[in-house]
Amino acid sequence: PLISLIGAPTDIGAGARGASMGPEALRVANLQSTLEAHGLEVVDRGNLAGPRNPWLPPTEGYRHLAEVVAWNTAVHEAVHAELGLGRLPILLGGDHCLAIGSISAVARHCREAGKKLRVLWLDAHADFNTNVLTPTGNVHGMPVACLCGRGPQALIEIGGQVPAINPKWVRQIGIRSVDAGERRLVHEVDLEVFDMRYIDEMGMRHTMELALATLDANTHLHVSFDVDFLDPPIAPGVGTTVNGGPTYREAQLCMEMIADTGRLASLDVMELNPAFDVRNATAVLAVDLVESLFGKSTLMRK
Ligand code: DIR
Ligand code: MN
Ligand code: MN
Ligand code: MN
Repeated sequence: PLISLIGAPTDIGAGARGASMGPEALRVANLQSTLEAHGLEVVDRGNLAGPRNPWLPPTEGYRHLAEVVAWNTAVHEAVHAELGLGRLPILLGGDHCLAIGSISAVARHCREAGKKLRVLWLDAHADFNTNVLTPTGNVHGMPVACLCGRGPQALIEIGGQVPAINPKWVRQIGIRSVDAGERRLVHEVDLEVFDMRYIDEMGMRHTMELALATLDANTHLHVSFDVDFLDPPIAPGVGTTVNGGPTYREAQLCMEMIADTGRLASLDVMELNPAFDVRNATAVLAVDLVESLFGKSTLMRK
């Protein structure tokens, strides 16, 4: 595939400053040349622009809603344009609120192209809060709910159709932190969540077999990778660490099994926060895992 890197340097939806530095940290960790070494053609479109972070308390349960809408609108247009060119967009976050813009663009593209959509949400968090459920007001805790039509009008309608996606298209993996009200809503919409308890008991292989089941040749597979999915000791460079995430080997297997489907068509790499990182190690790990997503393997694949 032809790959386009799109930087979205903002922490507008996060609870800690610094994810705005994520795109540059991924570039410094050689994301482009690493993918090119696999024979992929990669263009770096540079960074999107948007409003600065005013760092204000919530209004009606949202922090910085107008700025979040502006950033997501820019992401939506950029991701949709790349898909229209037949390219595979990789969104370099930036905090995870930007998945609203990214996945709404993917959903719009799938409607136009007559494709089915499957979203894999790799995260410590379910990101299914609303303004009344949220303990923080941070919109990075709300993108999946917004995409499923539960959120402010200006955010849920970015893709031109409400809801942008059906919760049945989503599989969440690695979840281990869900807020009390959020948990009820996840249950209400019957979101398919493979939490860490499930992965502990069944293993990553069985988990991914189920999460990737029923993909077909007409399925667009989108991966939204929140770097806080990973176990904190190997990935300290995020704003909201939660103990007990996938190990290096589990994360590699997760990515390799996605690569094996051959269906990956768009990707978000989100929440990388260099202000919390140690010598860019989390960015280097994220690039290593993205390399596996695009087919890195030790031996020739059979
Ligand atoms: C928490 C933290 N559930 C919130 N969420 C996320 O603020 O809604 N952290 N997504 O990365
Ligand atoms: Mn190039
Ligand atoms: Mn997230
Ligand atoms: Mn998270």
